[in-house]
Amino acid sequence: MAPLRQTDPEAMPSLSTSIADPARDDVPFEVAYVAADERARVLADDTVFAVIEFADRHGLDEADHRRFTIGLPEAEGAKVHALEVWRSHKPVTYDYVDGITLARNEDMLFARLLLEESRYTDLDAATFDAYQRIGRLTRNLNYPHMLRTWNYFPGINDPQNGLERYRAFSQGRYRALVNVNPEFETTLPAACAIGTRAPGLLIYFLAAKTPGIQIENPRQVSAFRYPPQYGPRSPSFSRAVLKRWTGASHLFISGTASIVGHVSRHPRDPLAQLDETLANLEALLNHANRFLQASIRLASIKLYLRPDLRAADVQQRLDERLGRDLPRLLLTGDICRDDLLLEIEGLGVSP
Ligand code: 3EB
Repeated sequence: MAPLRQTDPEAMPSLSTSIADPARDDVPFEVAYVAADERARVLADDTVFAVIEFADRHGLDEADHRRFTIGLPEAEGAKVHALEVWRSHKPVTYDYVDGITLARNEDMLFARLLLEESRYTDLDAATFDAYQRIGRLTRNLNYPHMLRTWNYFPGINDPQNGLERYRAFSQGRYRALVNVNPEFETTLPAACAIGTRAPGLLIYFLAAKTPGIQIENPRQVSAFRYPPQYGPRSPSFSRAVLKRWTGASHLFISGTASIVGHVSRHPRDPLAQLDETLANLEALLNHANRFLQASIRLASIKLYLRPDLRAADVQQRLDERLGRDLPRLLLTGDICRDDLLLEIEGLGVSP
């Protein structure tokens, strides 16, 4: 597991000790998990794209558009009370366009929207509208290259009008993307789609002025080529996106689960699913580094765990496999196939 292992397994905490280095402007942003009691200090900074909190309900701060809450609580027994802080290294401007709250600097755009599902006939229609608006916004503001999307909505494994809601979401996203660009499957963003216990379709995303490189995982069938047994439209995301900036690169790693080929592995065994997921992450990192002659290392991870599972066991295995000093967050959420128990996303950085 060489590329995944960070450093000393005895090393301490899982929160970042510092956030961005403001003097650095050869990469446009940095993201960090910061202790919640640092909130005031973080918000005093005037180059923050976003400060995200995790709780039972989604929440948008009407007074401070940088702040919002995602309705995915930290897992019981694994709480670090973290803020996810996105900090720009360049001046930021804020805006609100077509129901989307956004922050941007000269290289990239960070944006979020929360849709009330009751205003649509179904999740397919809500997702279609969200992605149409996202597409329009990114083109109009001239950040046309989607790097990464986060998608959160309730009842992900529940049926709606005869279709599992995750599949309805995938269909709506597909319809919106194909509408814009029939070639979209070579420029797909990295993504995750996670089930909440909170109402509303919450999406946040990163887009850039210049493109990233789509990367697939040699151990997995590309999601956009999943066979039809997983739904009428395949999920439109890439396994990762590599973005080279002037001074460094970021690897946005999609939600990764215990899927080999296109098949879910190790039903009902969370630790075996965790090991398989780490094998997938390792294969992806090795592939990206070889293929792109890069030297990306894992900088942080976020793990989503179904609510009925024991976080302590997962924590211990992560300590063993990745070391304790890799910044990480364990959130309680549902996974997009009912036989999957957990999913891990990550951010890689080089050099
Ligand atoms: C998978 O590999 C697990 O639909 O945006 C992972 C990441 C998953 C993103 C998405 C779904 C999505 O198919 C599920």
